[in-house]
Amino acid sequence: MTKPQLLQITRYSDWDQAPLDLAFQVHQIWNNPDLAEIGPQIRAIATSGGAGVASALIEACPKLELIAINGVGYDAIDLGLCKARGVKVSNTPGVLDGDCADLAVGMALALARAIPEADAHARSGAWASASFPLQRRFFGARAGILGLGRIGMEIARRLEGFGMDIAYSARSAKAVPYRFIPDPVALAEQSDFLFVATLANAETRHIVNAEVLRALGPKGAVINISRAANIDENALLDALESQSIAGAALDVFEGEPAINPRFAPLKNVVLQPHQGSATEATRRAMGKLQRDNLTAHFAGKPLLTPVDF
Ligand code: 8YV
Repeated sequence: MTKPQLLQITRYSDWDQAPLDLAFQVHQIWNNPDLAEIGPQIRAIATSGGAGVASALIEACPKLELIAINGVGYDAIDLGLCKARGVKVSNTPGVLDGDCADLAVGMALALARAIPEADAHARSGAWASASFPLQRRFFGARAGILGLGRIGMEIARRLEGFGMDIAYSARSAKAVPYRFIPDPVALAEQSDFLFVATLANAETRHIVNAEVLRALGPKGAVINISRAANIDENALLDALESQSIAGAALDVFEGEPAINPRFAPLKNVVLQPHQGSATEATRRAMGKLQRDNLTAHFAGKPLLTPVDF
């Protein structure tokens, strides 16, 4: 039987690449395949949440049936175009929530207790001549969670263990023991640590804007484990530079992997290279779920984790 032709947008580890190569005739975009020639044969595209798929590529593949994302985010794909073209989309929800929540809480702790600077202080020998400045207590603080989906819920569960007073914003109130504060400005006003965990779409673009940052105030910190577009990055940089907020811990950036050079000299930030889901166990689970969706589709079965649109 001939294998279905698949266009691969992002690189995977060997443990994901090998089974993909076994089941599909794979064309890797970085090898510059002749799209005019192979485009009409492509039936599936494999990509990541961050990279998505350029609309021009979708257009170049008239027989495209499925875009299988290795990741939960689908903001980098034009769903309207997919709908019009009858292209299905699958993602990998559920398997990465714990890792993303771990990193969000880890970044918040690192920021509050200045763990990266304290490490440098101990390493450099500076400790012998000066004690490290006192830092900020994390447990028992007020946490605001913007977006109480799967990842937001995992963050909340972890924060319960820190005795945090937890509030959240979401489209509607949920059956959870946390305070529902629908307005992001009001949520920020009542938060010491504001965790951004909402999916990204046109509605949430810059949901954390200058007004939310003003409401967070000089004692408030923002932690972003979602997508850069959810925060107005220029407003954030202004707030960090003027210290009108206490700090930021960020796993995602506009234009990543390049980072705005204004971040580099700041002392009130913890910066991560978009590694929320990046543990081996989770990446293996994401790869398997991505392939299971591809396999189901080409076996004529329903997708395991379709993106509904
Ligand atoms: C990864 C992500 O960057 O799940 C997402 O949407 O952004 C991340 O988990 C990526 O998709 C891994 O392939």
